[in-house]
Amino acid sequence: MPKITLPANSLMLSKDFVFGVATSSFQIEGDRKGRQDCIWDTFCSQPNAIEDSSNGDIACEHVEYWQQDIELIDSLGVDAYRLSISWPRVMNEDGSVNELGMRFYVNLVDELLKRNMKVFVTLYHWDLPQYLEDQGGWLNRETAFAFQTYAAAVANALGEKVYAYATLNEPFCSAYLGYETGVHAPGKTGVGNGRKAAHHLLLAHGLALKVLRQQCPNSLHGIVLNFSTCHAQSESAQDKQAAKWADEYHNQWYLKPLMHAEYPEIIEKLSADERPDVIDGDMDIISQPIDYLGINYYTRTVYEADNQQWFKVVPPVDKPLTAMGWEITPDAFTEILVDLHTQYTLPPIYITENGAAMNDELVDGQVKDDDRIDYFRTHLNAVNTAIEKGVNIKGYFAWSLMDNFEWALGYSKRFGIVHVDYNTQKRTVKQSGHAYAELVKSRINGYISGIK
Ligand code: GCO
Repeated sequence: MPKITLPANSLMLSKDFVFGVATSSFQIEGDRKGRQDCIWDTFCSQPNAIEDSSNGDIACEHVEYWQQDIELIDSLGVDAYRLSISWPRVMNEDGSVNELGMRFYVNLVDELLKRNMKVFVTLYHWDLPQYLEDQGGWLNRETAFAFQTYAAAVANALGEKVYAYATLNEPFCSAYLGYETGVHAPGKTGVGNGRKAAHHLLLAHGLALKVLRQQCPNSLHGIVLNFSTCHAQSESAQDKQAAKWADEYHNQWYLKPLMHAEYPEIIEKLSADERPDVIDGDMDIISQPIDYLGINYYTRTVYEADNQQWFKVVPPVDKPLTAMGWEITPDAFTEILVDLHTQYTLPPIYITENGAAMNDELVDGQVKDDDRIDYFRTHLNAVNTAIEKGVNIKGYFAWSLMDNFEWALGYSKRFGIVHVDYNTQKRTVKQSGHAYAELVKSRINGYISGIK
């Protein structure tokens, strides 16, 4: 079996470097009856919204099999598990706590702690309660305050058992894909909607951060953003400018307000009614210090200039691609990490997601996913190179622990290092899972021995 190899003197393998696996609530939990509906339930019921017409009603039945799943995580020998809380499972429409739903997470966290694992909790991984969407969802400023109430309830229940809280996962996806292009729930469209949703999400982050910090001063508090390195199709000034606008619109839009309390320059291009509704004081709330930044990375994106729009995506041709059609670009991973480190004074970074969907085949009880092993090897080395270049990276989470509901693509794409048979719910550790476990377990005092 191929190994995930790192240089023998790898810097990332310092004693406290955290290796983990990640999932999210809607993608794995199932048990729709145990919670309120969320925007993804509604979205999935719309014709042609999901590639395989599936939904999250059953998913990986994690609510049923959580104990086995934790055992599985533990068997991989990882240091940490990143999970998300389902807002509609823990909060009722009247603002009261659903005690049964909350108990599920309390038990989960207790079990992880028993096994000495660090718990990374994300509060919002896209499953907005439908009752809030009915009031306008992220277009309604009030949703940010409802999020603060929800954050306080979770902090009250889980407290400092949680090593690191993240307020939001990838607000880019919630805002841009959910409210601007409409390919994700709730399926709304329009530049103005996307930008307004993004602002309310960032405001929600800041409001929640305040209560999280008050209630759990000894946990880490941060946010998870996704980045795709923006490359120009050519050396022409026009293409370079297009790539810069894309970077501002998709990447910087979320990071700059957090770090510098302002939106990037491209905001000037928006008409007055497309701009977010920023109220005095908002940017201060948004830009409170965070303890860490979670970074999710999958691929780069290439842009060219276009007469009709500020930038246009150039689809990859003749390149090694994952099953998502995403180019495999580990160098661009190092590049964006170093760039962000150069542009901003960042807090410590955790790579909260990185991984690949591949065309897996389960044959004789095995998934020989050498391509995924290669993806992890090259991307972990890219992280190591970034550390060598001075970026302060404290941990890495493989996306994902197991195959799950891949949003608009349903169950057709498999990101897991563990295979899930959706008919039987049988979990089978893929070769990549074994390789990841072997890498993690081969550390001695933080160092890898015998691997070159
Ligand atoms: C994301 C999400 C994951 C996806 C993964 C692959 O952050 O986009 O966190 O839920 O499954 O990124 O698309």
